[in-house]
Amino acid sequence: MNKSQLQQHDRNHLLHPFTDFHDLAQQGTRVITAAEGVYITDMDGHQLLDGMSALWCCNLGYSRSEITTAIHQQMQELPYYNSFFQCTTTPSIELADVLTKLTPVGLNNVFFTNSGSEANDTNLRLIRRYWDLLDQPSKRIVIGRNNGYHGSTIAAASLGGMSGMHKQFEPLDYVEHVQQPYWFGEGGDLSPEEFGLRAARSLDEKIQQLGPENVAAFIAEPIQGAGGVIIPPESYWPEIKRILAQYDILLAVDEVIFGFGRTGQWFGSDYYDLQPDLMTFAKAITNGYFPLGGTMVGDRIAKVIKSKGGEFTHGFTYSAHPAACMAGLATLKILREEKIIENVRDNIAPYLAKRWNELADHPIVGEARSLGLVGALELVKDKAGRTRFDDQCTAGGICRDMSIKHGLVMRATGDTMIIAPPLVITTAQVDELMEKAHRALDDTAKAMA
Ligand code: PXG
Repeated sequence: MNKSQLQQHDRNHLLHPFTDFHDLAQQGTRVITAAEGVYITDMDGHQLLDGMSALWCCNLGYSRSEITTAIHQQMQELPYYNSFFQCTTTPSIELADVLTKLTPVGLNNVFFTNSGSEANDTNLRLIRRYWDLLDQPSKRIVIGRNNGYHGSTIAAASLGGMSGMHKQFEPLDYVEHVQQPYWFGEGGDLSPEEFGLRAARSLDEKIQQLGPENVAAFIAEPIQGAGGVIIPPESYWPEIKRILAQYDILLAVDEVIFGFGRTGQWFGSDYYDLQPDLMTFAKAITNGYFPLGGTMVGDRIAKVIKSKGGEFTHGFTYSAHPAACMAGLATLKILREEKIIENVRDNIAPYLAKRWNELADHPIVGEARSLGLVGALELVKDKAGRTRFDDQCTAGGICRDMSIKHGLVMRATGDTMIIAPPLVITTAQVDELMEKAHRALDDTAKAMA
């Protein structure tokens, strides 16, 4: 099929995720046909620097044959077997072993799923099971955050705090939400640190309102990803930890985006010194090459569910798929042997931070923030007042299109521009990214003038 035939069939038959189907039919889709290193290529031969690592997952870029070879070899040897009914496979045991060594202390068990959403559903099941087995059945409510993202199944989307999603289904009635630590958008006249404490204390207020005896767990991303790369003020996480300890509430940290090196540490939990009871992962564990997710289960929970109460009635056909686990093992081997994360921490992240911060001087940028290998730009009409151009987020849409035109995949969440490039990006490629982002901003400023 040629390009227009492909687009026609796409329009006719393929329902894309998170898409306005009517708009997509007007605009047509971009057919991505190849990728190499940190670049993707579309059917017209247009090459783009992938500033988003696909969907925050191809952290090692697109050319790691070690991972594809590992998958291929596993497929030839044992393409699939399950881990139900007292069966298991070698790759799944080996990956579980490696994960318990790499993840924060006290996370010594793993439950594998196919995606981050399923892993967060699994968290919900584990949380409920844990408190039931401890004879504290009133502890039912899980608290998430406004504008958090935890996936798209009913449970995961309920845990998330995306109001646009909640309007399209009935969220679970035992999930509540508290304020997000988004200083630029919600901090008003407070300093970032004052605001960080205030956002954390919205959790305390919610717990008191619900009754601590009814609250089972709190779930959060270390830094919100899909919500707009919301880096919490330094005061935020220590206060959250204090509150959870005070009321004996479990902590589930969703590391689907920040796990496996994005902060320059193995996990966001390492960066913020968190000791999660549950830790969700997906995406970069296989470098995005094969679907795999899961949740690391803390000793406190594992001890109870392993010693009491019989069967845990939960699992997926493809939990611990051997080829997915081989992809995970190959990915983690590269991350370790090539010291990719150390290089992010010591070289690339400081360089990106320095260059990204220069964009704060651009006339339409109200804030440029970065941490590790994520960055965000707040597009504004008036810098001092943090005033947006309009309510329709026109500037974000234009900036994204301009960015693509100049050969850079940069995402827009409303009027917040986001990057999360592969961890293997070089300093020269960071320079290229910056130049393209700058041109996109200039064009956006012109269009919005
Ligand atoms: N938790 C977090 C923190 C995520 O970012 C999920 C769970 C769900 O994972 P699955 O594998 O079920 O998709 C995610 C996924 C975006 C974007 O545009 C972000 C995600 C997925 C698709 C798009 O930022 N995050």
